[in-house]
Amino acid sequence: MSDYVTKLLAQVKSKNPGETEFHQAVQEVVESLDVVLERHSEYRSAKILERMVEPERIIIFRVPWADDCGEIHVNRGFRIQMNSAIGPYKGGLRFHPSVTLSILKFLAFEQVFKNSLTTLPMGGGKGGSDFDPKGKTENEVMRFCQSFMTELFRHIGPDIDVPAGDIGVGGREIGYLFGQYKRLTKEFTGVLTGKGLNWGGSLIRPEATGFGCVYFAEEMLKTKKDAFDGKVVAVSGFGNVAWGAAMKVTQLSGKVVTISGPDGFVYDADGIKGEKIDYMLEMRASARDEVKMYADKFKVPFHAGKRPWGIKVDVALPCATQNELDENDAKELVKNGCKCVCEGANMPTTIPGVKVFQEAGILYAPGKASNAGGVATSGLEMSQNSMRMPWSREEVDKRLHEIMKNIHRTCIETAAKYGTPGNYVNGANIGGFLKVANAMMDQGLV
Ligand code: NDP
Ligand code: 2IT
Repeated sequence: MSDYVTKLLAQVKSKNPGETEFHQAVQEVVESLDVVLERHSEYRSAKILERMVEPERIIIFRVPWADDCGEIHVNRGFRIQMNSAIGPYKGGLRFHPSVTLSILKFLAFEQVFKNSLTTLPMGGGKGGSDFDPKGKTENEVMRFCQSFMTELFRHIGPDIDVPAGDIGVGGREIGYLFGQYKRLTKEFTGVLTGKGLNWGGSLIRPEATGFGCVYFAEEMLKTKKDAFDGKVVAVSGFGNVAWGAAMKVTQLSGKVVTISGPDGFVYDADGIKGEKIDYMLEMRASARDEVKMYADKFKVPFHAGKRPWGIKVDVALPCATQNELDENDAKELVKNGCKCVCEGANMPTTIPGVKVFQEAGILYAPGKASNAGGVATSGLEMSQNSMRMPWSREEVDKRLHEIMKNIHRTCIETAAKYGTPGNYVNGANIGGFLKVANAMMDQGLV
């Protein structure tokens, strides 16, 4: 790393003490950008990177709500409006007890690059709350969402900031949030994405992140003249992204043999397909947050407290959460002959884990490129809302597929142009950065 980048990283750490996930996300990006800043001194003198690591705005607020017994709870709500150089802030909301400012800042930072890669006009943002949906009733979730939106509504809008789902926020939560927004503003607009089909949602949005991730992995395999047909695949998580990924792998004649949850992972040698994939939706809806339910129902082995990376597979798709795949997991996957790791989750692999994949020379794609299909389809939902006209399932899927192929091409071409052919991390970081940096240069000192 150059002195310039080393200093910048040290500054980020001292200005944002204790925000380890945010430091990690920034480190990964600035390591890739060193070569760009060497070649383009104008970005250095305009302090583009120094500006990009500072959110345009952070909103933190109180979310009081009452449970079914009348007891009052107070959670913390957040929205990080990171960068609006190329469009309104866009990014999901995460409801999970582990949510902190550091986690949302890392997610918002990654979102800026990801959204730029989609080629659609979307800036980057992220938000959420430390609310724990586990074990909550339908009414409690609704009251929480209403209270959350009662503050958030004044900071968002269809041309300002357009939130969507992430961990713990799916179609049901988006419905309650939308209802409250409409009530407060008297407006029916595309202020959120991931909406229900009867009220402005887009076909394919629920499947989009998982489908997009598998489309991206398919392009990666093609560079080695390979395909999903007959491949054994490890998927982690059992939420929205894991569900879409399992479906698409199965359609392409691959076999998904694992899914995981906070309690452990299941190994299904026959493949997770058909009604077993549908059952993933039931497991999420149960609010029990246990993947063991699957093992009990389909009588397959359950490995308590373990992650699925020790299983012999051809392809790994981490689709659960950040830092769920470390250096040892990476070594284990490589040792067992895994050829391709394509991230559905955001930053699931630790930095030492990524180095293991890169040194072993296997195909590895970072989430900000490979999971961009979710937000890309959110962008397509925004277009349909603006036109007040829905597209067919085939139309949306075709556009999503095209976007993922484009992102793949950008990664490959950019990595080669900057001297690291086949390095998807550099390709994604540099490709995402250039468009935002140039827009910031055009717009003056903002
Ligand atoms: P969901 O809430 O639908 O599912 C998340 C799943 O991962 C849950 O089963 C969750 O359980 C589980 N999980 C969390 N921690 C672990 C762990 N340590 N080990 C195994 N499983 C775990 O969320 P999504 O599927 O939407 O999100 C999954 C990932 O994909 C996240 O990183 C998210 O940021 C990313 N993503 C999501 C997009 C979307 O459109 N939804 C788009 C792009 C990326 P628990 O309740 O404990 O968290
Ligand atoms: O991480 C992500 O890209 C998402 N959670 C989706 C964001 C969106 O606005 O659809």
